[in-house]
Amino acid sequence: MGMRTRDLRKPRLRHSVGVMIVGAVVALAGCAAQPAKTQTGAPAGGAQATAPVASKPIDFHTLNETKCPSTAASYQEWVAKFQSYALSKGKPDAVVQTAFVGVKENPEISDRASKQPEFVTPVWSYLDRAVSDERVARGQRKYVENKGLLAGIDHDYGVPPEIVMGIWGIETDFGNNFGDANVFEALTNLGYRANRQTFACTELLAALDIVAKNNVPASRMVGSWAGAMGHPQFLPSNYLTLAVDRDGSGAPDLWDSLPDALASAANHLVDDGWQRNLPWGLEVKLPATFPYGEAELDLTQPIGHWKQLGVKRMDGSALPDWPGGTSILLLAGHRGPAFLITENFKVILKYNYSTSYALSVAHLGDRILGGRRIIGKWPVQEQSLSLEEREEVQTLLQARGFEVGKVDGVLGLKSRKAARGFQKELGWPQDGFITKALLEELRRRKNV
Ligand SMILES: [Ca+2]
Repeated sequence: MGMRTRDLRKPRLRHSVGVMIVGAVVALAGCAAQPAKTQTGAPAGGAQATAPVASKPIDFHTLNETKCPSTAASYQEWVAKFQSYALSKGKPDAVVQTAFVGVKENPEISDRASKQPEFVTPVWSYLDRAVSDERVARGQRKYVENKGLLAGIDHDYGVPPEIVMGIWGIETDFGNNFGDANVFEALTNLGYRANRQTFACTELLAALDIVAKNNVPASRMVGSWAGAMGHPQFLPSNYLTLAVDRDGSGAPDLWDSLPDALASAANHLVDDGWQRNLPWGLEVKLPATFPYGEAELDLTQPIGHWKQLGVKRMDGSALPDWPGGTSILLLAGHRGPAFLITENFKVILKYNYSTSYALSVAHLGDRILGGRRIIGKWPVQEQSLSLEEREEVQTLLQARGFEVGKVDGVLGLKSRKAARGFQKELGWPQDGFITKALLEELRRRKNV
C-alpha cells in the first residue's frame, strides 16, 4: 500500500498494527495515549542480556533474496533475508550491515501486533486517560514555553497551535514518552511474526534510506513498538516525505528538535488536506427529532442542512457558517455527546485512524487553549462487548441479511450500518451504537 494514497477506511498502521476499531468503542490506538503502557524493545546495539532466543546472526551476503521475506525459520533468518533483499534494492552494504547490529527477537512486539483486544476501550475511558487534567495542565505549560514556535508554524502551515499541541500531547505526552524501541528491531519483529511483511519491508527500506542520507544514526531512531518515531510518531516513510528541517541544522530531527518535530506534524496534516482557518468542529445539541441514521462519518452535508434540522451549539445559539462538508459524530450512540465535525477532523483521522484518537487530539487542544469540557454525558453504564460477543453481533446481523463485511469483531462502518438496519426493524433510534441490549435483541430474534 502506498503510504500517500489512502482513504479514510484504510488504516494507516501507525501505532496499532493490525487492530483498528472505529466507532462506538475504539481500541487505544496510540501507544502514547495509554499512560500505563509498558514499552517493549531496546535500542539496537544496547545490552543484550535478555535475548529470549539465542541464535547467531546469519551472514546475509550468502543469501540471494530479491523479495520481501514472507517466511523464515527464525527471527535471525528473517533479518538476514531482509538484509539480502535490501541489498538487492540497492541499499548500501555498510548501512545494511550496521543498522541491524544487536537487534533481537521480541515476541511481545509481534504479540501486541497480531492480537485482537478481548475488550476495546470505550471512548469515555479513552478520553479520561488521553485528556486528563494533568495532561491539560502540562500542555498549558508546554504551550507557553513554545508560543513563538507555534505561532510561526500557524503562520507558515495554517495549522493552529491547539491542533499541533493536541497531536503532540496525544502522540507522545508532549515528548514525555515517544517509546524506546529501536525502529529496526520493532519492524523486523513485525515482519517476522506479526504477518505484516509488506508494511515492515516498506518501512525498513525507508529507515535504511534515512540512515544512508546521514540524517540520523540507526541507534538513535527510537519510537513505538510499531515503528512510529520521535515526538510526532512518524513512520520512516513519513520521515522521508513529510519531516521538515525547521531549525536549519541540515536535516529533520524528530527526537531532539522541537521546531523540526512540531513543524513536521503540521506539514503532515497539510499534506493530508488540512485547511487554514477551518476549525475541527464543536460539540452540538441535537433536537429530539434528529434522524440518528444521518449521524455517520461518511455522510457529509453542508452546515445549512444541520441548521435546518434544528442542530444548535450547546448554548442554544446558531451553528457557525463553516464552509464545506460537515458530519454529525456520535461516538456512543444517541444518549452520548454529539459533535459537528468538519473536513479538518477527518484530516486528524488520517494521522491515526481512530475516532477516539481524533476527538482526543481535538479536545485536548481546545482544553489547552482554555476551551471547556465536553458537556454531554457519556453512557458510562454500557458494558463493553467481548471479542466473542462482537463477533456474535456480526454473525447474527449477517444471518438477518445485513452486510457486515468480515466477521472479525471490528465494529466499523459496515457493522454500524447493519446495526442501524436492525434498529430500524425494532423501532429504536438508528444510531448504530452496538450495545449489550442490541445483542440480546438479536439473540431473542435469532429464529424470527
Ligand atoms: Ca533540523
